[in-house]
Amino acid sequence: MSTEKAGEKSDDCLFCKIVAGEVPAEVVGQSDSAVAFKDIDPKAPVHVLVVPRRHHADVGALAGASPEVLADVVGLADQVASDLADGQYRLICNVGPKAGQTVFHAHAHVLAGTQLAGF
Ligand code: IU
Repeated sequence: MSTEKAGEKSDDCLFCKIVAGEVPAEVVGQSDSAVAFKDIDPKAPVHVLVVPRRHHADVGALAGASPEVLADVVGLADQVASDLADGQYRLICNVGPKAGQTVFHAHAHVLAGTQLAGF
């Protein structure tokens, strides 16, 4: 059973370790409350993950606890999409295993750099 609390660093969380610099990642942007790094298994020419520095299990939990940080995550995503592509992007947040969430630290996928298929 996990003993993590929202907002506290989780010792067994990959993204907490990336934020702390304990696991390497290709960081492409930062703000006071969020970090952006390249996804290791890109699904588009630009595929970046934007994560809050503090641990929350998913974006729903983040929205409830710190809506200003969620806004900062979106703002950093927008900045990265302009820096690495043409400012046009898709933002995806998977919440829960049924939606495909595999890492339980809130994150937004930024997909850009190509014509994305509709859905
Ligand atoms: P998801 O929404 O929880 O499925 O997204 C997790 C993403 O984290 C997924 O796209 C992985 O490719 C990505 N990722 C990563 O960038 N680095 C890693 O070491 C691991 C997963 I594990």
